[in-house]
Amino acid sequence: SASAADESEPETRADGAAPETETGVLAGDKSVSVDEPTGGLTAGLDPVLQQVEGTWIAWGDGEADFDVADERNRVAVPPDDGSYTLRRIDLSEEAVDSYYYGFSNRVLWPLCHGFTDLVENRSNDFDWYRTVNERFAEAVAENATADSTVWLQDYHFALAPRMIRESVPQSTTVAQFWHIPWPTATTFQRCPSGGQLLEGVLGNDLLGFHVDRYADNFLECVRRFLPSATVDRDRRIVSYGGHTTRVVATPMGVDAASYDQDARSASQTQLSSLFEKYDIAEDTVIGLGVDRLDYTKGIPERLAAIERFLERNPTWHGEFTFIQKATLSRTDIQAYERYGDLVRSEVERINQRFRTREWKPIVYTEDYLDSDDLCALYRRADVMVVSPLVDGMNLVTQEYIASSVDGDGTLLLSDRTGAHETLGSHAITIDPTDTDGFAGRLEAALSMPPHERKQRMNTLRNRVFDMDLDSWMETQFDWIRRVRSEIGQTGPQ
Ligand code: ADQ
Repeated sequence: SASAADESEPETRADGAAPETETGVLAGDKSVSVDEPTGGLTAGLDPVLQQVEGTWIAWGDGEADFDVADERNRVAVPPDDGSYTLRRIDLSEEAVDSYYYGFSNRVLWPLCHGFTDLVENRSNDFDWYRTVNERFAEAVAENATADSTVWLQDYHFALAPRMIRESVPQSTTVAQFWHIPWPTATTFQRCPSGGQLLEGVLGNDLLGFHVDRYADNFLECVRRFLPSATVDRDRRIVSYGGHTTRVVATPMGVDAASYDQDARSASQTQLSSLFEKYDIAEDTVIGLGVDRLDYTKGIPERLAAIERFLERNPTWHGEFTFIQKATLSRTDIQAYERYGDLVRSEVERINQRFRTREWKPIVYTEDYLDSDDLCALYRRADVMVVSPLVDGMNLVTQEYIASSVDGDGTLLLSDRTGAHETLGSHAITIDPTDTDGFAGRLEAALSMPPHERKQRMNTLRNRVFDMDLDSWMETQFDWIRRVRSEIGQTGPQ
């Protein structure tokens, strides 16, 4: 497996893992210690890699200044019995700035989410993107054998699959999961070096997206921009340059059982101390938003709907508080800095407008919340608001559902998320940009009869437990086995 960085700042990792504190990968004396992964995909991959005794190749912290051959860049995990190897690729500050904060997050992220006006293609960023993809591909080639499976994660590696394909044995299986949307052809047309990216991902034997729409967009882009490729849309198979790629839609899940368990063990004292910290009265009706501070997440639109709701419903003043938990992310990029400023000033303005001595409508925090606090909040929230303008999947939605162990929470879900395609029929659907409609849905959620709330939540919970992280991993590996046997049957191409 190869992976790039987490999506949030080091102190608040987006996969929900605890921050690396006293036992970081690199201890002060330059010996190596290892943290257990505690959340998200990391936690899903760890047991799989232990079982198959594989190699996990990831971007190191760049502080170590180890060269590639340094043994400290090959760490046995777990440290005592070394089931698998963690192979770190150290990137210089310039590489991180150009590859990660550059082409990955100033070009591919906005483009794949349709924010073409935010695309910033700085000179050298694509060259660095290629160089870093090459470094990962070389590391993969050093480790892959004829029966290895290589599994790449996300948009940070659009070029690596072809590089890998060309340097590993024919029978090695190369797969990738693309965690964000694939844009329409009209949008993708504006992607710098788009043709190279398509050729790159078509080095995979298997390419996974969350939902059908992204898979179909991808196939349409290949048809339009790589005319020599053969695209079988029904079977979702592409042949290009003598190589075949199968494209699948497999929506990712969360470790539902562990959210359920954490929510059940959340104590009243824990919740009370959070409410005390945020100055919220115990019996307040709670709305909740949990997001990385990212311009795709629709936070200002959500605030506008809350403002409209407060204008129209004076009886809810003093009774309803919206908690917005935001996690700082990619702050080196100006668009993120501006977005953070906008969100903070809107919160301030709305609070000034409606607050009383005892109450304010919005509690905004950028604090790190450990998973116990997060689950306690999810469980307590009466209404969860997930309102991205675009989102590949949105795992927060599933985390909320899995943590709603009392079965009485209500979910407002944007119809522009991957999550809506799998869960939308039992949530309350919102168009995040329709302020009036959104405010109306919030009113409807708050006045929904308890039996309807329970019924909807019950169905949502069944779905989220069915599609959990384990089941997603199994589906990935089932597909990998299937393409592997297909490669075996057709022989070298
Ligand atoms: P993200 O854009 O990061 O992921 P999301 O799927 O919601 O979006 O995942 C965020 C994760 O960060 C969640 O697990 C959440 O609990 C965690 N988190 C956020 N704030 C936190 C906090 N303060 N404390 C602790 N944990 C916090 C990208 C895509 C998504 C896709 C995922 C997975 O953009 O669309 O669902 O990858 O494929």
